[in-house]
Amino acid sequence: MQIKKIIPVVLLLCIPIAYFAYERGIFLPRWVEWHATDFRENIDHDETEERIVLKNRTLWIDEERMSEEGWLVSDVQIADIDRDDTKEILLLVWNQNAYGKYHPFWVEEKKNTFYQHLYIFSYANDKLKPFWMSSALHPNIKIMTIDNGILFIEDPDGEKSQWAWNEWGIERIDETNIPY
Ligand SMILES: [Ca+2]
Ligand SMILES: [Ca+2]
Repeated sequence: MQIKKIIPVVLLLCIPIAYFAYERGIFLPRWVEWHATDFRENIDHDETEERIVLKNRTLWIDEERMSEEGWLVSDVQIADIDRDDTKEILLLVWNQNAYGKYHPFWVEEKKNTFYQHLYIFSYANDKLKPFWMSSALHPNIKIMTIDNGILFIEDPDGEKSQWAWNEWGIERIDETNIPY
């Protein structure tokens, strides 16, 4: 086969491969830290511990897939973010929705763009229940840790900040006087 005939075939084969790679976040920023974890914790206050697994950018609890199709989960944390003695599940997620199901009609979302989100869920009856869902994060979160209900965040530029639950959502507390 002549080389001129081979090149278009190779290019055609590259398109689905590139799309497959794109859908799996191959082209997301290099600073993203993709965590993997496997631990047990009682997150719903019953008699047994749940097994929480983050593997291949997918969250599983007790062998059931919890993260939706199209979500790329980079980190999972369990914490009582609103201090009501019930634990929540915090996920750092990349997906192609800037706003999720309830995006404002006057804002046009860019197609084929990945956005980072912080999603918080409660867990009961073997299911995740949305507790608080961010729109596209700006700036992004590179590192997220939680201590005693306070969220410690580092962005890709190394800027550090502290956040906490304040009745209606997550609010920055290292620049305000919220009494935590
Ligand atoms: Ca349990
Ligand atoms: Ca809680």
